Amino acid sequence: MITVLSTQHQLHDCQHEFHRGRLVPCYEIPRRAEIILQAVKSAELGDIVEPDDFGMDPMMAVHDAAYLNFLQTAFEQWKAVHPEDTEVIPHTWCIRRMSQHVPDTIHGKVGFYSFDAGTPMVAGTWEAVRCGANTALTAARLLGKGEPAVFALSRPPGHHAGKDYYGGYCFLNNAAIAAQALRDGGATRVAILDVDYHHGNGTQDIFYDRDDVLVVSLHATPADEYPYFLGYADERGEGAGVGCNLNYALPAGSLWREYLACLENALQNSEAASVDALVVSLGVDTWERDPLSTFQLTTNNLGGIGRIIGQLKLPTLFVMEGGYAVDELGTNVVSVLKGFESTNQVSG
Ligand code: 6XA
Ligand code: ZN
Repeated sequence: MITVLSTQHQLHDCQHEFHRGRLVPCYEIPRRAEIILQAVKSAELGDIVEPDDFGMDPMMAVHDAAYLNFLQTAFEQWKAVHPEDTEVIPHTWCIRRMSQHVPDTIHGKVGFYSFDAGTPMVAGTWEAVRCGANTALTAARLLGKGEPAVFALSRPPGHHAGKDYYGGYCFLNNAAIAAQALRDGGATRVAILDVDYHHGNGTQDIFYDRDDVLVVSLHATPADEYPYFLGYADERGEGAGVGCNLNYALPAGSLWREYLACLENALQNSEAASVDALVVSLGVDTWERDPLSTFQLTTNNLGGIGRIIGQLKLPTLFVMEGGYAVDELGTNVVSVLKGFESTNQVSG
């Protein structure tokens, strides 16, 4: 399996985030991707390539133009007001019954385009997220050219980023951008399977009214867990997309037994097996000792997720999402990818 990775991910290197109301050191750090890269190399998974540049069009196919413009200029705008600052953290949000006018001041803009205070921006953020999207796009093109499976080691992650908002460490929705690129490249129907511990609210937002991209997500119930405000089972899509968004919300503390039954059920109930290509939002924060999770999956169980995905026998694009037990992160990601490979003949 080919891995795509941009060294530019290192430019998104933040110090602080608000997590559960406390200012703490960032969980989503450059070392995450470095550890995964080392494990991919040690496991001899396959070639490791840098992404190509696909320009803005594939991002515009998924995200709002004004939002993309904001992301590119936000840090400079903040610096113009606060020259001494090295990171930008939102602090006031637009909620129910408020105006949808975009404020002129950058203090208002960061609140308008975000949904939490846990997602800082630094000087290199835009370049890193742009390269992260290009990483997913390069992987999608490889898949379109006939690679049976590709791993997009995108960083920062993407599944919380909606059409016009950021949060949950995510700015551009790498998996959604890749799924749209697969559609534009000729795939009639694509499925996104999100196995991250957290609900991929951004992916749901982007494809909610569409029937050409099926979104299936297994995650901790939003009643107990971040992102709190989306991810319930009764969110099934709207318009043409009714029935094409499937949320499987598991209780906090779920074990492999429950997770496995839920995953098998999700794949049986959905039409995921009958699509042209599968995009996996690969979070391994379901692991038993992840600092942001309560699920109890072992490294072997993660391999089981990979095997079940492999049994679908679909062209499969893995896009990296969460996972914060950094020392074990590489082992856990490789466990999924090796589990997948054990059921498939893959080149690279
Ligand atoms: C709140 C937790 C952010 C979760 C990020 C994540 N600070 N999403 O892993 O999948
Ligand atoms: Zn997560």
